[in-house]
Amino acid sequence: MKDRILQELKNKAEGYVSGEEISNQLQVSRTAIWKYINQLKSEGYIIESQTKKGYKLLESPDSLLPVELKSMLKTEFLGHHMEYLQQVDSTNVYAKKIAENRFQNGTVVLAEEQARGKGRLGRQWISPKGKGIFMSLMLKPKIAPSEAAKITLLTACAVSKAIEETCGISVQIKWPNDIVVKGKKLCGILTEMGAEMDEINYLIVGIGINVNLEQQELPEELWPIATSLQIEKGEKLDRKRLAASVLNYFEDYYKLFTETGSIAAFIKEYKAKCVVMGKEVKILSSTMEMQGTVTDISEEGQLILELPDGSIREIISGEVSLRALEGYI
Ligand code: BT5
Repeated sequence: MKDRILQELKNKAEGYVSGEEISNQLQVSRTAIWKYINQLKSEGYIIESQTKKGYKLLESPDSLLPVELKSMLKTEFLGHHMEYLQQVDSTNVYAKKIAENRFQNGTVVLAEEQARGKGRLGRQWISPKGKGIFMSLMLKPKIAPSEAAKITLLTACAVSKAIEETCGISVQIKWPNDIVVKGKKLCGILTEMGAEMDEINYLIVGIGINVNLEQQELPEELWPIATSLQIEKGEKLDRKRLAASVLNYFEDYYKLFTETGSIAAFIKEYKAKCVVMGKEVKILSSTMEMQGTVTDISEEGQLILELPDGSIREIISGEVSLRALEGYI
């Protein structure tokens, strides 16, 4: 009911909504409305009440509350069910627990803060309260498990598009899962799945974006390699609008991929943004290390590497790290 009252206030952003109007519309008593309005105020909404005119929403809090995001979604299924948490160890771990049972395809888990945000290969993702977007998208795509890596690539395209459109900042992609600005990391993507031999039970796409972080909120060792939208833009940005835009773009790209079985439609865009194209890089995994020049990214999402002896290797994104010979990219 609280969300519906909030929606009524949002529908009339320019004016006042009287208690009577809400009461008739939602079949709820005036006293109950007053209680819900007080709850909203305690959550950070600034609502003006005037005896004769009614209520007017002046300001919404800087939070990722589902009711805020949902009003900006244009999706058919993504984010229709959301789990919103003030704090969690990791949204991916939380999503995995849900996924072990039945879950609604397109569920989105969002948190204001992660105590143990996860990167790839057991690494950590720094996730300070209220400063970033930490979310996991829960999907059940009808694709072979071997195709899942492509979803990381399409996610990078969707997030890049959303950042450029809502924040007006040009970004690049560092294959396979980082979004960078001027050579510094702004966003990481962690795709995890539970699968049988030929069927995916669940796929979890974890997205972490540094939105309003200040440099001091990152550990000092990351200062040379990490940044945030606020640092780059010099102003605070609207997390809600960005998160909704990521979901809108993601669903478009995801549908295109699952319907055609191919990422051909956006691999060109990915390559154009890919900061390692043509660069000499080092590929590291737990079992090997190799150096070469990136010549292409295939339609399968693999990195095409030319080794010093002229031979060509195709690198699958899964369990490898990529380093430039100097610096982070
Ligand atoms: C990633 O791993 O970049 C994937 C990060 C995914 C985070 C999201 S948040 C929502 C969801 N829930 C989770 O628990 N995780 C996902 P990787 O490529 O391994 O990069 C990790 C490395 O990035 C670390 O070792 C640091 O060097 C660096 N790093 C850590 N936190 C950072 C931050 N906030 N900003 C920029 N760089 C960071």
